[in-house]
Amino acid sequence: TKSLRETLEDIIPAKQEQLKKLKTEHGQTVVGDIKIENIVGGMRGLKAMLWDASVLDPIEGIRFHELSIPDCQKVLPAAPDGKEILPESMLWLLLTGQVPTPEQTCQLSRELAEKGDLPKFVEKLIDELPQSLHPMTQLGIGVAALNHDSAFQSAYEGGIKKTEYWTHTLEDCINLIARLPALAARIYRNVYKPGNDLPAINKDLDLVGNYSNMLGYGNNKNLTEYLRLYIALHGDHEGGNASAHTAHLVGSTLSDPYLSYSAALFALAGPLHGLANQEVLRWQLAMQKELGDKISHDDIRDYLWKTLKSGQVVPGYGHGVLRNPDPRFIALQEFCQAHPDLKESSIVQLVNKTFEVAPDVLKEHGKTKNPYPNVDATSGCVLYHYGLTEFKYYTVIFGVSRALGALTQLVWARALGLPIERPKSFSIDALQKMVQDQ
Ligand code: NMX
Ligand code: MLT
Repeated sequence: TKSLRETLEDIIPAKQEQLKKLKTEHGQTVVGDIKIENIVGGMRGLKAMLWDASVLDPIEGIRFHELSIPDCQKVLPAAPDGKEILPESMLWLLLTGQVPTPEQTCQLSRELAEKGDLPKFVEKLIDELPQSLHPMTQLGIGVAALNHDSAFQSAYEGGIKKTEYWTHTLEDCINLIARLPALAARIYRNVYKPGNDLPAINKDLDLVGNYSNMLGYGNNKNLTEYLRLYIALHGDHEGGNASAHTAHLVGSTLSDPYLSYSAALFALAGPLHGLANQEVLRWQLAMQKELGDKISHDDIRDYLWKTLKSGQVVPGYGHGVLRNPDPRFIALQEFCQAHPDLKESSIVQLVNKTFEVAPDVLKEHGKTKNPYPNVDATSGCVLYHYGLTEFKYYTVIFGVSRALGALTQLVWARALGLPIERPKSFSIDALQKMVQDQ
């Protein structure tokens, strides 16, 4: 069976050829137009990025190389004792467009486990950070510091040809994905469970099996399975989302994968993006505290209006692209329905009940273009139910996951020789003049 690197070596030349032909034959073909509203409206809807690994349809949601979430759940290998997608198999799919065999997945798990230990200086650096520093800030600092050992950076300094960039980038990306669980778990231990021992990485276990172990939840099979699904599904959401786009932008300067992904994490740490999952839990718990245990639909409706009238957003609802409930939300909800303990959980039920009311309230409010839940509306409640209640940590788990897609893109950007990103900007006066000149 072929390794991940061998599989990529096989498929890269054809993709390079395809892109070259597209550029030569259709470089001048028009595929869209640019309106003032795109320029002043966060570039929403602008067709402006190349991203092969996944594409987001506003109604259907995400497809990873043509595969929908239910397709992935059917064909991507799971752990020997589990049913949920292994993030390693999602990584393989994103990088190669192919479904790995269980043996290939297992081989990749082993490679990641073998490369998973943190350098001692990074352990020390993280241990020195104040407990009160937000876990996402700590994660970004740790990932940036890992660039000390960047294969790409040292090969670049040594002088390499452009055609060799991708192999060193791949090496860095695999090393970074391998080390994220140890880094993320160390942050969790330091902030929330100081003094506890961190178990060593088990070379026979998958990436998330080890992550769950290091977080202290290794004996909770349901939570470990949930984390596998969570991390697989959050892996990629096409290229325009703020974290993936940041990694691509920074990477386009030939900054190495550690620095590029560290920057992406700081985009993910914003409340309109990944931090929304922390905000959802904070908001739902405040609702529970104010309204008590027996909450009716009317109570939730009133609470939603109170949030909206105070000028705040309803966290976990709305989306820049989606115009339907997020299929990742559906898949995580289905996980809850399949596990009786979760089905009975008060926080899971509250999230569900909120979903039954919020779309109508948001429609009546009339502002958001998408009144439906995104993935963040539900991703935290299972963690909370199983005792991982420290919701300021939740975006770190998202951060462990988004590496799969953002780093896949860095490998392909180098393989395809994509240039530095540099769009054109205009002043308000210049835009005004363009409008008058029409
Ligand atoms: N609650 C209240 N108002 C909202 C919401 C919401 N959930 N979503 C959008 N709006 C408002 C938005 O603030 C804007 O108001 P204004 O005209 O005063 O600036 C108006 O509706 C139009 O916004 P949209 O075009 O619908 O949304 P946009 O594409 O600009 O932003 C989000 C998308 C996701 C940033 C936005 O829906 C939001 O803030 N949602 C809540 C935070 C959230 O759940 N983020 C997580 C996204 C997923 N992720 O993991 O990254
Ligand atoms: C994501 O997963 O990145 C979010 O849903 C945000 C987005 O796609 O814009």
